[in-house]
Amino acid sequence: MGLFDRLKNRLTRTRSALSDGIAGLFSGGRAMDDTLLAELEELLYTSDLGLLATEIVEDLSRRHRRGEVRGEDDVRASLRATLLDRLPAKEECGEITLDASPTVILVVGVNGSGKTTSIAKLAHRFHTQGRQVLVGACDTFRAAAADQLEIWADRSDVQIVRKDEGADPAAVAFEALETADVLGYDIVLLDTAGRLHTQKNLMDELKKIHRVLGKKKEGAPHEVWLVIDGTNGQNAIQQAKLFTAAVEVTGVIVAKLDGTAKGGAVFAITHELGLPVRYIGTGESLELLEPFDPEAFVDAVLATD
Ligand SMILES: Nc1nc2c(ncn2[C@@H]2O[C@H](COP(=O)(O)OP(=O)(O)O)[C@@H](O)[C@H]2O)c(=O)[nH]1
Ligand SMILES: [Mg+2]
Repeated sequence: MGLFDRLKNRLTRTRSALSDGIAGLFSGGRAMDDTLLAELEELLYTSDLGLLATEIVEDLSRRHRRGEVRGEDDVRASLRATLLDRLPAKEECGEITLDASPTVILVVGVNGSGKTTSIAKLAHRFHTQGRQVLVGACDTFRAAAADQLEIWADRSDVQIVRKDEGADPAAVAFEALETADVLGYDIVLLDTAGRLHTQKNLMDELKKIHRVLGKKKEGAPHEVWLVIDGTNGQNAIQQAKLFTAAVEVTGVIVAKLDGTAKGGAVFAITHELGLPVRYIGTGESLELLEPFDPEAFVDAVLATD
């Protein structure tokens, strides 16, 4: 099954809200008028397109008056073009070449956003591609966090570096990088905590991990990926900004897009954070992580049938 079909099958709630919603508006051969456009705007809001919903409908309304947009097909084509236009180009999203050796990827985000699961999926993906992967359990806030990561790592036959609960997360990061260096690993994935006693503690801790890695190896971490809970829609953006202010985030993973009708938030997330989406999470199991492809994403959420 190709990427488009996989996305179509996994993003059913957003697709249903958007695509089936549009079909519903035009059902029974209903003509395009102001009432229909107002309903379309509401529908786009439901998919969490936010302000973009109003922009889209204003544009459609103008073009409808000029006779350029007449019915469902025109609306779909126009919506597709606008949504694609809002996303970065395909080359700027999705998978990147990880050519440092080892490439260190620090994964950050709020508690419960999907960090550990996404790391497990990434580890599985890179391992399947034949790369030597090491994961580091820098979430030492709770022992259960490292246990969870270890279970996933075992399942993918990937090595883990962990320490006791309460250990210095930066020390775990240091040791993971050192181990990877000595043993010749290709990729180091570092899991971090999403909650500490205070927000300031958390951000200071992430800065420290970042600093320690950079001292150990020039250029490390090579990537800092922020995991965003897709079910929070646009509400996740403010939280995300706390992280981008603290560490130099280089990309985003939007997790849990299978469980939400608010997939439209991806447009606001990329736009407001000015960051490329690297992957999206489309389910709980290991293989349900997809490199973000703007065209496949837009086509999947607008797919008919
Ligand atoms: N449906 C779905 N659930 C996910 C996805 N990613 C993570 N989860 C679930 O979200 C919850 C929190 O994930 P976890 O990785 O522990 O979050 P963390 O606190 O950021 O490490 C878990 O129950 C995961 O199974 C996804 O893409 N789809
Ligand atoms: Mg976790």
